[in-house]
Amino acid sequence: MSSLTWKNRSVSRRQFMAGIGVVACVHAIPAQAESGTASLNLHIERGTMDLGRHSVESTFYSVRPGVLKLPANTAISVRIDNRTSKSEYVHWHGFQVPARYDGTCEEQSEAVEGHGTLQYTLPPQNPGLYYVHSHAMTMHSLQQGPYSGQFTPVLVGDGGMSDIARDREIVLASHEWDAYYSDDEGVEKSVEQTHHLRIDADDEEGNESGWEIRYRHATLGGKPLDEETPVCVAAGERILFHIVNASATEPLVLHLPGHSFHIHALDGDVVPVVADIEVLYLGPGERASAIVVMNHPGTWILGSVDDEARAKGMGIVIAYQGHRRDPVWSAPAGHAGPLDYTRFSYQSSDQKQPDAEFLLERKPRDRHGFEQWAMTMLKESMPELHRPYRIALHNASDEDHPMHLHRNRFELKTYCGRGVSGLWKDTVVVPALQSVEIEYTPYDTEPSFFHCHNQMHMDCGMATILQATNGRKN
Ligand SMILES: [Cu+2]
Repeated sequence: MSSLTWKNRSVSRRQFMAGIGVVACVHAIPAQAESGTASLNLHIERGTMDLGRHSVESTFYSVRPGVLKLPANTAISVRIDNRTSKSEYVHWHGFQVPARYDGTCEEQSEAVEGHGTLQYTLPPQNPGLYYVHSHAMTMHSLQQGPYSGQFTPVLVGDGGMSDIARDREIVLASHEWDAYYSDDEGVEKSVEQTHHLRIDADDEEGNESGWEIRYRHATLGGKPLDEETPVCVAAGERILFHIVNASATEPLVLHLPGHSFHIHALDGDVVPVVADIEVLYLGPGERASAIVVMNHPGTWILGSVDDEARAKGMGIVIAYQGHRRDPVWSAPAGHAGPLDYTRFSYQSSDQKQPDAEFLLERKPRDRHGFEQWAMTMLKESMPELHRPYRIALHNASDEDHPMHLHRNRFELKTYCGRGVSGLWKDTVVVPALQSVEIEYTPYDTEPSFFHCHNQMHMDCGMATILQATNGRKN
């Protein structure tokens, strides 16, 4: 099986869009083994992804490009076969799992060694939209970890959407391919050249100059926009979109002209207040489940509001029956920044002081000229087992940071100064120069990695470990 490529394994766009669970690779679909348990065999292997006029070599999971469906409230016996030569970490994003199976070296999880096998049992999970992806160290390589093709959305049970009326479901993950370093003009540079760029462009004010990470291709669901088979819809249809931002570094900012997203769940948890938005912003690692009512006939691009990202392929085509023509894009009139989470939350006047405070900040470049980021603890305290622990995150930088807590869900408590309750997440975007407070209650005393889900920020230092003490013993 390892010699099969993306091309000869993939299902067609139409098959993929027609429904979830049509993944071609049968060994990756968990089978009911015995009462209360299921089994899953995941392979990690090299392959070629067909992007139409281009193709990309990368490493992939055997579930691709679709969705992994797991039964809810059921233990899963997992076997991972690594058919590559590199050691890997498979991270179950949003899952409540013991640290040793969470898939990070920071939590001292078990690695899947090159050409090795790892077996363990995932504990039962609630229904919801989750995400599994590589958490391998990338450092300055732009081919590994979250830059690779090792990712897939995971639907546990019905995704928590059993009460939501819909005609069908479409699962979409965003990803960019073929990353490279470039200078400010977009010219490709080697890692060594970026060192020189940073030194030459040294700016004591800390301004952005020098290099950045760019990508040659982008996909929403598996193909670039101009290679997509349109999704054919009927007027009046209610489509439930499950959308995962599986990018290593880029926000996903989506718009479908003439339509709105009715947000029912964020990060796999039903939101307390359902609200309509025209522009869906998801930071890397965030997920949304939204109903779109097809009530504006035509042929449209559901795509990134960023012209460059859309030109690289970030989008799909939605074609109403009887409206076959070139797809139309029009930019949204409104706000395209991070989601205003208060729209999906209850208001709250709970003013409890945070137990810990972190400053999210850019640091002076290191001696090689590379960017440095940090989450600096301003107010220090240890979380305690089974006790609510409130964390304030103050973003002192001019960039948004999608902060992800491993193995736990947290409740949003304040967002940009406004008290909220009832919204549970595992990844929260802290907007530039704003503050957010979250609260979680540790259920064990194992380490939980807490980091920015922008891979470059994480690799450059924006990460820490939270580990609860057994308070009663101390
Ligand atoms: Cu960040």
